[in-house]
Amino acid sequence: MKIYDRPGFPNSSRIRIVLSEKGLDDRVEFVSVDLIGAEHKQAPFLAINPSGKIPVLELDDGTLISESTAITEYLDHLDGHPVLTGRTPREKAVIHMMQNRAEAELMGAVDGYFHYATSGLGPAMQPYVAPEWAGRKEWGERQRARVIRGMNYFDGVLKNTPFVAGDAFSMADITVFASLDFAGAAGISIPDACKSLIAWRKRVSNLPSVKNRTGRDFLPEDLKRFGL
Ligand SMILES: N[C@@H](CCC(=O)N[C@@H](CS)C(=O)NCC(=O)O)C(=O)O
Repeated sequence: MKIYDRPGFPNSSRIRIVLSEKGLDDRVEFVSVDLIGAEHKQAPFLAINPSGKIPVLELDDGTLISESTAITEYLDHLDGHPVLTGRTPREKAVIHMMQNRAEAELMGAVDGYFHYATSGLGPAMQPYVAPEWAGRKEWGERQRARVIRGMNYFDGVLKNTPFVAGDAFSMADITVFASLDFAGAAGISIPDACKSLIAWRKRVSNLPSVKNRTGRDFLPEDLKRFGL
């Protein structure tokens, strides 16, 4: 199997945590896609994923699977013992519901803030983001408020359950965790009052699959291009 992604980027992290959780790191060849150089918006990559996004999983028979949830479902079911996407109808439904909330209220909102209120991935990507319009930055700033609302929402959830979708670590936790890393990198911190979310994040960051995942940091060349 091949994974097209880039170390350090949030949706790459989601899949790398899944690979580590499922013990599949050695079965995968990583193909690095230069997001800052807008490689993912050029014809060769668009033939792999018409949405122009990473990550993408390529199976040995050539099947291409994009969307982190779809990739997670595939990897989680490979050994016949899914642990991240639910086993019973109830578990599956709750995990997918919370996963979607994390995607919309955190990951999507941080993405909006990062690409519209800041210089985002830089000059090569600007033509692919959106044209300039008078309220562009204001719209981006509103996404920051959405992120904070999302953080407060998940803080409330985690006051009552050890993990985002109940008693077990799942795909929904991975999405919330990667979104919080993305928020931090974009300059949005978790409010101090969100004590349950902060404690959960610390606990999750110490799970072996999260701590020991391959490629958790940005490549040195990307850090340099971000000016870090
Ligand atoms: N819905 C997609 C989102 C993937 C996504 O937004 N990936 C980011 C990298 S973390 C990306 O490719 N961003 C570049 C862009 O949007 O141009 C998924 O779940 O995999």
